Amino acid sequence: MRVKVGGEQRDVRTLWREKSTIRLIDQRILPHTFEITSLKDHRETAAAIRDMVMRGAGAIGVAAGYGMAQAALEAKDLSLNEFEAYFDAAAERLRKTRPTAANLFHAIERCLDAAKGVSVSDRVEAVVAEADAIAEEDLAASKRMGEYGNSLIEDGACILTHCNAGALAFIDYGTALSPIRSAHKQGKRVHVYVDETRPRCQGARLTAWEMEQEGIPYSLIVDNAAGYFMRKGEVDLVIVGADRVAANGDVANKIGTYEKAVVAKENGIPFYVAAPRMTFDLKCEKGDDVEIEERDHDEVRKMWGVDEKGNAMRILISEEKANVRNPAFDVTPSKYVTAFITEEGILEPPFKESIRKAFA
Ligand code: RUB
Repeated sequence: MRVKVGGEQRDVRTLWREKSTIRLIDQRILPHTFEITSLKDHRETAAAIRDMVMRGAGAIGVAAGYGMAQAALEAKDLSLNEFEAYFDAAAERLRKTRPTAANLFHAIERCLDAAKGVSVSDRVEAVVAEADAIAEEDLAASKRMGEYGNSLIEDGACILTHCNAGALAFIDYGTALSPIRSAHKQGKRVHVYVDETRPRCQGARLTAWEMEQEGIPYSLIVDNAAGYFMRKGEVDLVIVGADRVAANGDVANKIGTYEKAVVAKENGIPFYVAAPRMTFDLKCEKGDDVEIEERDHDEVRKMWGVDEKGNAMRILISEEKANVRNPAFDVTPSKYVTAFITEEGILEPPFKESIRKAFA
């Protein structure tokens, strides 16, 4: 993605590998501060996934793959048995970071499968190559989703999106925002309604920032306003990303997605989910089988921001000990999904068949 840093335009990925170090944009401090940070070993990478230094299904999948590459490099001088024990423990550590996004688990499994060579050095080489391949495949997939998804966007379209399924949620381009980027680049006039997406405000902090960087017209709205604009006829289509898509087409995505989908259907508005192969979990039969992450309750009680002098601060907005529930994701039954935008094309209902045909 192209970003403006200190008055200069610069092309940057969300995260990348430099030997055994991962370099990445620190998403916890955007949009107020743009900073590239480093993760030196797989333990730091696991902590960064858990603490959401980077987030979004695609980005955490790539990070998990790179974390496996780091673990392999850390163990390169061990005996074969020691290597296996170290590598399996690293996989377990990375698996425990965030439970919902399928990409993370697929990436770890792919790296475990790659580590099958006879010698430790063969295994290290294969795992590093696999982690790099995951990143490059994700990049290619997001570009293709942009091209396929662009065909669904007419000149003058108003598009609602939830959370951040953009370049920051991937390593570039994104899923839901990739078609919007393509349409804009092609000269179509688009307007994006950006849900703020409480509690962590990925819409307000990250999607709005991406729209600013690209010069794509948008309006930031509170989550509760989406229904208002849909009912008024001001939204032509909804595009969201996904953290896990079950074999029957049920979609786990950021909390609040379900409500948007129901209101879209009620108002006859197409509801598209943009997701690559790595987000589909064919072993998961239905959405209710997806583990939904429950996050820290202070995410609901408090908000982050900067004061008028630009100093970062976190403020309490409720009773200090207010009783809280904080599921990070919800499940949208497939009947509310008009189609999936994937790197293999647009998948239409019946989803059991179209998903199996594209990805089995
Ligand atoms: C992110 C989120 C995104 C999906 C899609 O949640 O719900 O919509 O991950 O991402 P969080 P992608 O910020 O809690 O990780 O576009 O990468 O598939």
